[in-house]
Amino acid sequence: MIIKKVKAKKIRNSRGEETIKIQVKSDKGKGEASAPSGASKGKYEAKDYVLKIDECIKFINDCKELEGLEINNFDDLKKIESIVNKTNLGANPTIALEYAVLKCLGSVWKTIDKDTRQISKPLGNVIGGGKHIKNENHCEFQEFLLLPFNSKNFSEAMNANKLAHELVKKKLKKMKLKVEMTDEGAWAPNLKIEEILDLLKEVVSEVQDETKIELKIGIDVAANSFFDGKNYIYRDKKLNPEKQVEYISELIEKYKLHYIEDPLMEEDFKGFAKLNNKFGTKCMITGDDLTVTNMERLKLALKNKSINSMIIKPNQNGSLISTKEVIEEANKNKLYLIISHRSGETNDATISHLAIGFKIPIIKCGIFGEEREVKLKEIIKIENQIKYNN
Ligand code: 2PG
Ligand code: MG
Repeated sequence: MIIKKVKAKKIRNSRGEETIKIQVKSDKGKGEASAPSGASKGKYEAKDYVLKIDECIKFINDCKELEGLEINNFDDLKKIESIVNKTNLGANPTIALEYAVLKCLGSVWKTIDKDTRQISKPLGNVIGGGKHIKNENHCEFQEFLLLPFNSKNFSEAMNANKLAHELVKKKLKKMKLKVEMTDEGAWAPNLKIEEILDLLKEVVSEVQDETKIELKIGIDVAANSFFDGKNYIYRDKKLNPEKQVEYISELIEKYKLHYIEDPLMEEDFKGFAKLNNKFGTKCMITGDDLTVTNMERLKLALKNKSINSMIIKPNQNGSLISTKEVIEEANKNKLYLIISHRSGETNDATISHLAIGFKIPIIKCGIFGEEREVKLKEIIKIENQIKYNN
């Protein structure tokens, strides 16, 4: 495939922030893509924009080197990176450009691995707080998540999460609580952590009675967001790092948590290791801000035995080639992978293709809202293509 023309423009993401959209025309077909932005960002992740968005747009629109470039497979993206990396634009222009170029080659999952048969499971965000809602007085933890088991296909799993999302709303209304939403379309009640987990236990059992699908509970603590440099600051208590490990351990045990993400701040590899040592065989101890889809951070986490699972977000890394290397290294070390949306999303569904192409077992995504649902529906589309072999 030969690139004919590249055009960039400004759009807004689901949080109303400006971001870039890139269109690529080639001799084979067209591709259009954009990349998301986070609200709770790791200190070590790539910056989404280094230059101003208008400067990035001008750079892309004026970049004559991209025209005429021959791209025939995923690894050919190196040619794109060697051009755009001469100027540090930031992660989002590069990732959006790479997604758009891949789309010119046809279905992105097929370009990565056309023989794949594995369909990811949806890890759905049902209740939240933290940095994903502006108003004060919400839960310190950023996301309460549900992971379906025993479903026949992706639709069934997705629908079980949807049902749970609806039931939570009904229960919150019954409790006469104000029902607000986070940036990711999760409910944001003013409840204590334990009250939320109790409510979720009820919801999970109702969903199971109705659908026979088992929903396991997980949490993205996003602990950076309420760590003040010494302690974890809760609405009703202050915990030092040791006490935080104890508290998280109690929650894992009491609520049989299947998944915990960033339970400690991003530098505490040793604290993560304590949890991984204790619960690593029954709970997914997951790095996100800790590892930021970055090879050096992954190696530190492996050396310290901090995690058994890891979040993949291409724009934390800033390069798709290097994201692939991180995925391969994590797989080699038997980490469980989760590809994830960001809180400020667009309608781009490339992560669904990366999930299938790279055989990533879980896709973390909101349950509600156009920008989230487009990614879930894309997996259903791919699942059908795989099933009916087209
Ligand atoms: C996270 C993400 C996505 P953000 O912390 O896992 O849920 O949030 O995009 O704000 O970093
Ligand atoms: Mg996270």
